[in-house]
Amino acid sequence: MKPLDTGQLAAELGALPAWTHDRTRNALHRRIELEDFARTFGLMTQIAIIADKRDHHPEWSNVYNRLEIWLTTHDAAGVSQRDVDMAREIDRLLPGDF
Ligand code: HBI
Repeated sequence: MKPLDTGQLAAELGALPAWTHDRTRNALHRRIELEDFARTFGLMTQIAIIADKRDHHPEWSNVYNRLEIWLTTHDAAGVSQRDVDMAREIDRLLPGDF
């Protein structure tokens, strides 16, 4: 699995307005805040099921109703197409959340 080059990454980020490139972690990053813990953990459960099916797992941090997600491909040591695809899947779980 190859990482995206700078141009590819910029192009993909243009179509993922909720995501930024975290240079420190070399990852796609999104911060989500829902109404309460139950909804947030429910979202994490949905993401976990998709991630395990895809064999592509997020790095994340949850505090009550806040969730931070970093998508990076360990096998590629950077952001790959798999991270972009996963970001799109996560966005699909949050309709109208932009
Ligand atoms: N998840 N984010 C991420 N990156 C990987 O490279 C990765 C993964 N989940 C499973 C996985 N790789 C497997 O292919 C093995 O490396 C365990």
